[in-house]
Amino acid sequence: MSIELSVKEADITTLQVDAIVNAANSSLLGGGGVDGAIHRAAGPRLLEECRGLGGCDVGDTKLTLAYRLKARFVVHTVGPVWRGGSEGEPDLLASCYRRSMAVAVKKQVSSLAFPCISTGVYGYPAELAAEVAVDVVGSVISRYDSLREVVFCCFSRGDAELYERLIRIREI
Ligand code: AR6
Repeated sequence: MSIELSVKEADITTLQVDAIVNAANSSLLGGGGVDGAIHRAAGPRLLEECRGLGGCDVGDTKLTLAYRLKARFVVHTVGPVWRGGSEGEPDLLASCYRRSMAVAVKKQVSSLAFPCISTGVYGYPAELAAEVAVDVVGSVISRYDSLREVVFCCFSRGDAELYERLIRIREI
């Protein structure tokens, strides 16, 4: 079964997919960037559900409903803060992508959208992060039968071009 990898330049809260991934912090109690946008668009019940989850480790995920969003679920994941690259950041970021897909598949999600995790406030260089994202998603997608579409949702043209180029180079 073939899976579609696509790149969109968009606000992730507007996407019509089964699940969106949130680049959260370990409290899971909201913040700025894409996290703030998701909480605003989903409404206060998302925060209520998050309060009961006991936080989330870096590299791990927690799943909630998506309330007012078009998606059915939000997969909250906590990316690493960039500290120069030698403190396990690539493995932790890879784990965010891997576990997000695994947890989504458990809920029979068929389309999943990722933001550029860790590349805003957490300072992970966009190009290095995109390489991790494309490598991980590209290497595991064939394992997941129910997953038909993975969207890399970029908030700038520059990020979208990075992903388009990497996907072309890797011939995924
Ligand atoms: N749709 C898609 N992408 C977005 C949106 C949006 N609506 N808004 C921002 N981005 P960031 P991080 C992009 O800072 O680096 C929060 O306060 C943004 O341009 O949201 O993982 C959390 O609570 C960038 O490319 O997440 C944490 O404390 C990407 O999303 C902390 O920030 C990630 O930027 C997490 O930092």
